[in-house]
Amino acid sequence: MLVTATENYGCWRFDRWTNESGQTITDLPTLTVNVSCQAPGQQFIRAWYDYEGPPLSPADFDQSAYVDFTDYEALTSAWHAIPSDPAWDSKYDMSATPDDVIDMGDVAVFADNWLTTPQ
Ligand SMILES: [Ca+2]
Ligand SMILES: [Ca+2]
Repeated sequence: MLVTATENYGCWRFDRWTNESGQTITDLPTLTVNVSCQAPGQQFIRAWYDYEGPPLSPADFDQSAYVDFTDYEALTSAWHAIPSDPAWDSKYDMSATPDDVIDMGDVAVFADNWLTTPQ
């Protein structure tokens, strides 16, 4: 997500999502992006967003409301991982019956969710 805003802190609400060509891809979900600093003059800036909308896809690992290559990269980073591996995360074990390994069963579920947004 690319956000362009003035150099002020505050809150921006996004109700319309577009692709790179500017075409609307969905009216939902709504994200509220918040930016704040601890005190005037400090360099620490905190930004976060609040999601308001239907449930996200289980394949939307970064919770961007869109299943894309970023999520695919995350899945491949755990390829063939098992629970004892540092790369393991149970969120990637998406097969109908979780089997404690990230493999083609999980890729198949990911493919079913490819390019989806919450409905
Ligand atoms: Ca995503
Ligand atoms: Ca699996």
